[in-house]
Amino acid sequence: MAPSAVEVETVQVPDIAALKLKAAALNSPYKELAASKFDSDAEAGLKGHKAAKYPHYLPTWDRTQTYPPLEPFEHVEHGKDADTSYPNLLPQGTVSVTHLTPSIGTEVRGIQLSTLSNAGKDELARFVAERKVVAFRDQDFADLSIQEALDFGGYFGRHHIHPTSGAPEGYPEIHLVHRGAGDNSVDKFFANRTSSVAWHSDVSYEQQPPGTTFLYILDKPETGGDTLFVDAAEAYNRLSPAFRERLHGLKATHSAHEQANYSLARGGIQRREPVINEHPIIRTHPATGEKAIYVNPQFTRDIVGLKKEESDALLKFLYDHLAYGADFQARVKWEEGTVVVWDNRVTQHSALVDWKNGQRRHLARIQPQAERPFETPFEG
Ligand SMILES: O=C(O)CCC(=O)C(=O)O
Ligand SMILES: [Fe+2]
Repeated sequence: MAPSAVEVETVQVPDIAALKLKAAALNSPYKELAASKFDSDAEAGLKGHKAAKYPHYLPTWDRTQTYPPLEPFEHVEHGKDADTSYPNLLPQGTVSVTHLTPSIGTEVRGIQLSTLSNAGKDELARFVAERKVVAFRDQDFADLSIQEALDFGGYFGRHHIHPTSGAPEGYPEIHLVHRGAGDNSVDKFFANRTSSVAWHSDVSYEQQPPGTTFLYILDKPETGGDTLFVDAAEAYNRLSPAFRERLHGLKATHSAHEQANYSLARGGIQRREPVINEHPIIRTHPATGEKAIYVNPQFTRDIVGLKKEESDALLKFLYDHLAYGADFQARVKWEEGTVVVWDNRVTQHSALVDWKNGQRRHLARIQPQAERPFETPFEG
């Protein structure tokens, strides 16, 4: 999988020219061929790389899975109900908690997410909203059945079904990130691009985009493939009061069309008709009350009511501010057994495609949807 101009996901950028040739030979549209998006021999361990550890999590793209538009639903924010002394999530004496930076990122060892009571899950939602991204080490999450993992994630909201990404057979609620063993397409990518960084908040085009999000590692390269996160609430706080005040009341459009087109152009799927939604540029978190910048270069298109040059300039400023703010970012290193939980409402993230030895990288994401973004008035 090479990083894309849109959200990094499992579309593996097959060699389009080769696919077209193959399709012409078979007299079928090349897009029908693109389902074989990894080398099954390599995934089985027959080509010099180790076998996929979780083959039941390998991506499939089911063209028969199409869905009607998402219906609005009432989101229950469990983070609001949490005991913020975290007695269930972070019991004293048994759990080690290391903050990666002052504003964003924490590493936790010594608690098994899969055993949390509902009170513990409420605490999890709140702790993640406060810390923005938390890496839980030594988890058994990947070894649960896929249904058990989904049941756990479903506590936090309605499962989002991604419009284009690969999923384990029969489980479209799981979004897979997979770069197959022996896949060296990254070389082609870097022939034309200087960096794989692509900041985004996941599927911000939805009317009710996801909140508490789970990403767990299945297979990883020896080194590389870390994930970067930025604290969009701290990014808001760093702005001058005058500038913050001006941003309040503005809305931006977020579009799913480009991601859908990208998928179709590469022979991928489209599970739902693409949507465009407007969201406030500054949104408020329902549990913490924090305000955060909510525009991202992957899905945001323009600021409503501004002229194109004005909108482009303001969005570029906000994207640069988030991207250059290394003093409110965290870099999460994956270890075997890590589950990373982030709050997609107050963070952005980027995959880093920096390993070039053809080692497999395979992760699964469970992403419950949350409330429709709302804003609360500017406070000086
Ligand atoms: O591969 C990664 O590190 C992150 C991919 C991503 O953007 C996601 O899972 O939402
Ligand atoms: Fe993402």
